[in-house]
Amino acid sequence: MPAPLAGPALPVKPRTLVMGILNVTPDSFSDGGLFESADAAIAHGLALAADGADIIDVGGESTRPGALRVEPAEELTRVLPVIEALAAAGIPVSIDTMRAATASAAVAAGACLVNDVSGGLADPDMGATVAGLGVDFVAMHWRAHSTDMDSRDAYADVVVEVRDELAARIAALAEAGVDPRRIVLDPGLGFSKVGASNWPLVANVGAWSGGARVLVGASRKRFLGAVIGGAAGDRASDPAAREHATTAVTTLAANAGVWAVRVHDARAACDAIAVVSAWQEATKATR
Ligand code: PMM
Repeated sequence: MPAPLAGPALPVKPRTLVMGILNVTPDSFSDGGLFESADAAIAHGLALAADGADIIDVGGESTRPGALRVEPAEELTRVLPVIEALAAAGIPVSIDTMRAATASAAVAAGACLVNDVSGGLADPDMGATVAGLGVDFVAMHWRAHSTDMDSRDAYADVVVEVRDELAARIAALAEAGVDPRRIVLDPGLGFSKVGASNWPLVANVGAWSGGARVLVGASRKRFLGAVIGGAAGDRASDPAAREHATTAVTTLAANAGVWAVRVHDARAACDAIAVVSAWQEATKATR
């Protein structure tokens, strides 16, 4: 296994971090096709960092509902040049992948965080690989690949089931050698959760996270379109028109103390988080 390069480390800041989304894919739901070439992707990664993103999350495989898997070699071809260039520019990079081999290659190229939407379920080698790499790991709540995920939106109590299924992931990852302190939990908004199933999770982070660091990925997702729809017409179906709703979730999530938000518009998220920090400081000062 390749030793991790000394790329930029994950930042530690007294506020919620901003993870900028960079999908080097033809088919992601919001930015698919925009950054397919390495040059366009690198330029967008640099722009996200200039807008204040603390981490850039590079992915080479779309997980939109119905998406098909890409070949491992194609995934690597998409992400590696982008990770190398952004890490060389001093920007902390995470790799959004469900494959252990891609995670290894990405860390060797300079990534400092592995973000696995399957929480280690899709690839049985992921836990041991991440343990060997010695990087932090985002374990997202996940039930099925994109072709089947909407049909798995079946919960008696979504908060309890996500809590228990994430706890099972932590136990399995720890068994594989991952230090639980390295695990960041993510509720997997939009993954096997359609519409209303998302809200109890984002609104009650403390009820399922067990004190772990939390990443929230609400940006421009369908469940936001559902609440701003109606008279707003296209805003229900156009991902870019869900940006203000995304910023509202960022504000509330930052106020609830989440570790990071994963967003398309880094500037909007940074501004919202700065407001939350000022608000919280003023609250403390007047107590
Ligand atoms: N959502 C997507 C992809 N990767 N990773 C994490 N940790 N959490 C998410 O919610 C998440 C993710 C799908 O959205 P995109 O197409 O905008 O990347």
